[in-house]
Amino acid sequence: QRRSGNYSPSFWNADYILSLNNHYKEESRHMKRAGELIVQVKMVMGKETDPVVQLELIDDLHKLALSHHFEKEIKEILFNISIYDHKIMVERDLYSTALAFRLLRQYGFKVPQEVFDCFKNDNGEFKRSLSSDTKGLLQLYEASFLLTEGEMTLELAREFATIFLQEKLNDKTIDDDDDADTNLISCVRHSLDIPIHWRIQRPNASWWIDAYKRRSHMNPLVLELAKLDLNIFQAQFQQELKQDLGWWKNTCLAEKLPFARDRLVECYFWCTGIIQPLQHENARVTLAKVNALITTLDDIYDVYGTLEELELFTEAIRRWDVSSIDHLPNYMQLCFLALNNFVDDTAYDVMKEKDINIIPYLRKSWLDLAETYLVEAKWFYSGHKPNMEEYLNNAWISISGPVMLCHVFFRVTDSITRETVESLFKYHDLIRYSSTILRLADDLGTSLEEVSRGDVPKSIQCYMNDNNASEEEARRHVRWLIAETWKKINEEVWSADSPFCKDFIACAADMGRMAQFMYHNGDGHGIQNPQIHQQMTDILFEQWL
Ligand code: F3P
Ligand code: MN
Ligand code: MN
Ligand code: MN
Ligand code: MN
Repeated sequence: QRRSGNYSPSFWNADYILSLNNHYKEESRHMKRAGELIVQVKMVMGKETDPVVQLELIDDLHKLALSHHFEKEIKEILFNISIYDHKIMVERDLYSTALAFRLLRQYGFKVPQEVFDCFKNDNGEFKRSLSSDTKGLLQLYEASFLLTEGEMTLELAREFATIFLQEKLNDKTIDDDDDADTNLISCVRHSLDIPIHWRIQRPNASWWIDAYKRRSHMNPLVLELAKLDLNIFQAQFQQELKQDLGWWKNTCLAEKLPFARDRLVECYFWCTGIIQPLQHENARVTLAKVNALITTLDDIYDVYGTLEELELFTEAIRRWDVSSIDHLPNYMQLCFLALNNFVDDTAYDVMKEKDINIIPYLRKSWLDLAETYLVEAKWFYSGHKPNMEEYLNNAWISISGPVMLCHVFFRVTDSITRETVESLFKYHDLIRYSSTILRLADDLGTSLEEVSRGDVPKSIQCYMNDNNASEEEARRHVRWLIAETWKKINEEVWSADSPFCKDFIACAADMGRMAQFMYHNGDGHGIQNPQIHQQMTDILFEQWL
């Protein structure tokens, strides 16, 4: 008796997507206009002398997903503020101190949490009088997420700011005048929902463009550039998505394995968040295929396969010998050959580009995934209920974060050394932590459906079993675990001696952010809710005029 995922067919029309012909890609006038706007915005940045206004502009550029054009200018401004302009930190204005603190840390400058000490009273608590300063509280709240383990002042800051911001929202006490100017109410709501530091940049840019438009003091050049940049990226995304769709159709997996989720467009959408630099086209195209294969394999293990079949399949991946798979059922042979072709093609491309044979590494990453899938299948068929620790030790791999990042690594790293590859395959803490966020976010979004269909207990159910807790308590605990894991990711991202290149580190952190985005309103990958459809349409298909 096989289980069923009862998945709906893909929401997206593949033929329509394949027929798209986006003029933002071909016409040079768009690129030329973008270039002009970039120069003008740089001039605005250069002319501005008030550091708080400079910081606000940097913040806007980041939210609008434009910061990549201004890396050098942003770093220069922040460097000057960190070295020469202590005024901002000693002015004792909560708003500007917190804004400076967040942006400086975000860009890797060292600022101690003690800059907030002047806002505390003799008992070490934040001063009650600050609670009337909504803009300051909001910045304090946002700043508090840029912390590492043990930074108690920032912990206190988050608790303090959250309580009063929540109260203001509930009591509707945010000044309307203030709000007309800066959208303060909707910004507070948006931030309490997910703080900026945890938000993935590009897929959220559409929300910020709408907010920016409504602001009374805004720079029309910045707005024009934000929309144009989104359109230019969109044209690039469409080209990449078309390549992936062509490949996916050609594998025939959706047709031959109808029990599995057909989610190629979602699989590609993940990549727009995880791999942000425009030039990493190959990385996005590859990762979308990885995601599609993961989704298919996962449904074989979680939904369709019998335990006996799954043992054989895992053994085939251990041996990885295409000439001895005829004892597998046909659907498994097809999937194995699709996986094998993909690994060979990817390794061939990397060999051409980088002169290194990565077949053994790619195979190992898939085997590690399959082994953890098999562990879960055995738990399911034996009725074993793991405790939280046992579950998470397996689940941060079974969520597929390591496989995803392994492929990303070989595509975004310029000079690959033996040392970095070893760090990668010892599953460096950076990989473990960002995969943990992916797992926990996925469990928050998918586990109710999974358990009711028949699956192993996920983190929420493990916590409930371990502690005799309610579902709500368990969800709170899992959200707390996500926050704890973010502290460790921050440490990895800011560490001076990481073996990885800057782009890869960004991808790893953004994998966690993208997961929080995809699962924020339930299961955005498998179930395809209307919010995710709208957000995907904004980024992939709808022109910004
Ligand atoms: C394996 C899956 C996912 C999670 C991984 C995300 C990707 C490929 C971008 C989508 F396909 O979902 P699922 O909830 O079933 O994973 P799980 O490990 O809980 O079975
Ligand atoms: Mn004003
Ligand atoms: Mn699954
Ligand atoms: Mn699974
Ligand atoms: Mn899941």
